[in-house]
Amino acid sequence: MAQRTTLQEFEAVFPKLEEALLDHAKSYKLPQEQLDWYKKSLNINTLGGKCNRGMSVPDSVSLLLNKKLDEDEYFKAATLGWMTELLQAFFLVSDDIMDSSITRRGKPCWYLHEGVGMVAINDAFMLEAAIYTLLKKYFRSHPAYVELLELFHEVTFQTELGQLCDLLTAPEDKVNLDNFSMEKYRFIVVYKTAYYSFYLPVALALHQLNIGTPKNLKQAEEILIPMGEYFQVQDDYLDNFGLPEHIGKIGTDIMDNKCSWLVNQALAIATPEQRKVLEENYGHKDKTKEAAVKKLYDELQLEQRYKDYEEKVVGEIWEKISALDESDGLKKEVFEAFLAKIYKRSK
Ligand code: GPP
Ligand code: MG
Ligand code: MG
Ligand code: MG
Repeated sequence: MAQRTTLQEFEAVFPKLEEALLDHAKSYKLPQEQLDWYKKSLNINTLGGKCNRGMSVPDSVSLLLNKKLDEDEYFKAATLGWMTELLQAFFLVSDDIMDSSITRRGKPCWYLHEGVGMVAINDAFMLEAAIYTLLKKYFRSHPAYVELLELFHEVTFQTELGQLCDLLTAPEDKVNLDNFSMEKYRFIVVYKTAYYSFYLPVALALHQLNIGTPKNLKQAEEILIPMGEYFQVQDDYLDNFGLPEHIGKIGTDIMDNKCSWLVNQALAIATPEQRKVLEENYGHKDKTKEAAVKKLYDELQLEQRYKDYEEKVVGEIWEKISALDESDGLKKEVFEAFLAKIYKRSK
């Protein structure tokens, strides 16, 4: 019988990985002050999240093997999981600078910490480098080492493509609602979120077990990319309708002029007068203007529209899961478990 990991078990692996990373830095004779800084950055930016992505690796491996993992299997899977969390840490530290965000996981964003500022950019690079340090240390002789390396590189690039489109579609104080479309939206979210958050953990689990065949990877991608799209729609919905106490961050999408799911939905149903409200108020760093957009979102009943979307898309994903071909070692449960983790989430 497969067994789901707990956050506690998963977090218990981190100190060993942290030690490996610090030892690696020490091998270059990095001075103590900088070593302490690296340690602090690793701790603050990698720990403290929900670890949904990271824990999905051991969960998927356990479901694929249909058993409780032994110590070595669990350690390997959790290490791959922590590598996805390091990738996420690298992205979030950078993204918060680019989005002028204020809080993350209920605390100030790393670049806003006392004395950090733009050193955060270098810290982000070092978080990314940590992935490859761990990969080399623990997977150098794994038969899928090259596949694992290439997977991290490709998914990183895909995320950067999505981020590029996200940023260029949201120029500061240059609002042009014609820039937005659901087609562009889909590109942004599939690349900036779905690949690294959904496809990556399952692809890692498949490679750990040496069943990352083209057919299995393709099938996984066909389910996980729509799931990731749904996840980012939730993120956009929560940016406006979620409670900062729940989501651990303060929404910035309206002021940041983002090509969000909500603004695309609003544009699809707005009357000419309502569109004018958006034209005058969207995308300015001004609380009163932001409030006018929020009021319009309520008038347009976007909350209900989101709930209808959620039921529809979850139904479609369930259908894809039922049609899965399990003959090469994939299991429906891997996808069901992932979907259950995010369905109707409020954080
Ligand atoms: C989430 O978008 C996307 C990322 C965290 C990927 C960033 C990619 C880089 C290459 C840096 P978001 O801005 O909506 O997330 P949040 O709402 O959590 O700030
Ligand atoms: Mg952001
Ligand atoms: Mg962003
Ligand atoms: Mg967001």
